[in-house]
Amino acid sequence: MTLSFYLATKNINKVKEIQDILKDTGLIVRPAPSDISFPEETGKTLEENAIGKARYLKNIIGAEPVAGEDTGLVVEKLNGLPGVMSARFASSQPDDRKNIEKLLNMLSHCKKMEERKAKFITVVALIISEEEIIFKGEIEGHIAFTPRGTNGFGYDPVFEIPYLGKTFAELTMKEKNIFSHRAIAFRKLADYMLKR
Ligand code: ITT
Repeated sequence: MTLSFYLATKNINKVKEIQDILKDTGLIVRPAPSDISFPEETGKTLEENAIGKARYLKNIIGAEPVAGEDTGLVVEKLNGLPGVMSARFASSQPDDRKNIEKLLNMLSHCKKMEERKAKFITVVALIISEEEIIFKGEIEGHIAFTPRGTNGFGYDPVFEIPYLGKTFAELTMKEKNIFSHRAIAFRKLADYMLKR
């Protein structure tokens, strides 16, 4: 039997990454119908937002399993900001360029790499057989001094992997998917779905 789940996101880059992450598992990722728009995220945590997206899509399509995911960039020197506010960090309408500019400005006094520690956290909420199950993935890095690279999306041009000396945006999608926050979380989801 082919296993699949609906994915509650409007972010086409996430869909592409998740399809690539899961391509060898046999799990099919079904993007949310394109005419659906999701309400603004108002949760206080990544978990609340991930569950909110999954429940919203499940109610609309009346089908399961459904996965919602929320990702945040957590910067140590900024006491965890932008965190759950990552999409609307700089303005009420999400804007990657403005978000990066604000982040770099707020860190401009941090001249040493160890002062620029950050991590990406992805939380996935899977609704299956009316149960809600949470999976998490995290990756540590630091915020580069200037944006580098043209691949990826969001904060990728300023998220540097220390031992590679490259930002996520300087990696191909396949390279990012070897160890990204999203890959860790969705491989846990795949293990769970394939073993149940
Ligand atoms: P959905 O809510 O429709 O899933 P979104 O883009 O709003 O899509 P998030 O709320 O999870 O997704 O993302 C919060 C912010 O973090 C947003 O600005 C994203 O561009 C950024 N982001 C998420 N995943 C990222 C990644 O892997 N690399 C860089 N930035 C990322």
